[in-house]
Amino acid sequence: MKLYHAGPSPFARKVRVVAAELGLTDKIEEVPLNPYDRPDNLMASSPLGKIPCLVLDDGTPLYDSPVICEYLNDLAGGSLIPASGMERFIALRRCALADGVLDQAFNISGEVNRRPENERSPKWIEHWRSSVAAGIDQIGAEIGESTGPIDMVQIGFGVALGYADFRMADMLDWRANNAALAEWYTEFSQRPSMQGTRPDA
Ligand SMILES: N[C@@H](CCC(=O)N[C@@H](CS)C(=O)NCC(=O)O)C(=O)O
Repeated sequence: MKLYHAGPSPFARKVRVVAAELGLTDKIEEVPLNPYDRPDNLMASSPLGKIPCLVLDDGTPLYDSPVICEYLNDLAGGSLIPASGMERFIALRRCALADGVLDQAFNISGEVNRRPENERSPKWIEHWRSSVAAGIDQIGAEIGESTGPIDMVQIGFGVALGYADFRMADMLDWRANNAALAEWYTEFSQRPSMQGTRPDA
């Protein structure tokens, strides 16, 4: 399998952490690229030109990151997310919360890193910033129910917090309101899967 990705992409990081935690890293050839260059190999498999995109050995492409994570979990026997029942939907909701934090933080990154300064909107940056802050506070409220053996929810939460630190350290001190979450993240971020996929490495 080939994984089109980029080091700073939090969505791709989530997939790489899932692969590492499931022991699948050796089965995946990581192909780094810049999606904003619209490279031919990515565009041939992903019409939207987004990463991550996983291309199976028979050429079947899979996207986006929640789909790829489900696929890898299934391939490895399904230990990272409950298979059915309300437990599954609570876990999926928590994964969506983490992905929503990533979406809003990613909007800020686009505004700050890909737009000329005179075209940036402080109003929208604040809109997305407050959304990330509220999302992380909710993660803080739910973290107590999300510890235990590593799972998809913890990976989503950990990657979302890592991305907030990476892109928003100067505008969001999420640790101030979330001492227990900060303690959890300090330990979680030491996992080899997280250390091996640091966006700033
Ligand atoms: N919902 C998607 C989001 C993927 C995404 O937005 N990826 C960004 C990089 S982090 C991208 O490829 N952007 C390229 C573009 O928008 O042209 C997922 O979870 O995979």
